[in-house]
Amino acid sequence: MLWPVSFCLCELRLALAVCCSNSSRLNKESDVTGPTSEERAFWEEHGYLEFEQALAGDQLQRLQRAFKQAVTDCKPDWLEGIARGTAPAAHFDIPNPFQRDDVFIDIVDYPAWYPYLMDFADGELTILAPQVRTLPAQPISYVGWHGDVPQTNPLHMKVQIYVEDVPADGGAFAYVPGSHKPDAGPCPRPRLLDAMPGRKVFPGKAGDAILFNSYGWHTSMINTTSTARKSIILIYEKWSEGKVSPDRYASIADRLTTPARRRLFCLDTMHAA
Ligand SMILES: O=C(O)CCC(=O)C(=O)O
Ligand SMILES: [Fe+2]
Repeated sequence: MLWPVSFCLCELRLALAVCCSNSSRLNKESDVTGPTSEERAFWEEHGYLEFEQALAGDQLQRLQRAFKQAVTDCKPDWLEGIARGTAPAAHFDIPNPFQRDDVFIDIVDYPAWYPYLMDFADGELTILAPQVRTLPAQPISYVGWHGDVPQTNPLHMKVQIYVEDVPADGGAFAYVPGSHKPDAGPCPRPRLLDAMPGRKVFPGKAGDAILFNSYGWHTSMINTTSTARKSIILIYEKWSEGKVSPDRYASIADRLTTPARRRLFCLDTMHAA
């Protein structure tokens, strides 16, 4: 009999939502089907959601292996770029990650966060870019407090996935909850990152992910450890006409085989003619 099973799942989910209603931390079991009404309300109020251990086990190891391999392959060119003055020293992004390993494609519509992004984008989601990013341990942050886009931009969202553990003093991502709202005003720019009023710092474990509304103010805190921060930032936007050309991801079309993926990567138009 089907309904008692689904009833039980609903009950379980409701219990989880209620017991977690003061927190944004989601667990693996409760995050595969999109936001509950409590989670949606949290997102709207605070502008972020945390996905604890969203990637674990084999999936996490697959991502860690691909990340490590990509860094090994690309680091010599990066160092040469620094020496020539053509690459920044403060952070390092793997070039063309989608072409390097399928795992970087698979995380774009990964079930732990994809249903949330789809929901918040009213079913019209596009991926703008992946950033497979290393932050060397260094005494300054590569970026100050900022919002990424103005409120006039279509809804812009990012998922930051920690590939290795990131302690609070390891260059952790930080966000000012509520700063994504239209009445937030201009982003303050305190000289010291720690001086930002209302900031929330996100230490995390490998496999944790943070979804944030990029209108909101955020930064990477200083990494005072001796270990580089390794994370991936996926950049999404609510679809708008002409934003992503249909050939942007043509080179990986053989791996974008479902209609949903073809729309997400803008190979197909969002609306049928
Ligand atoms: O590296 C970070 O944690 C901050 C990233 C950032 O500013 C962004 O992804 O827009
Ligand atoms: Fe940013």
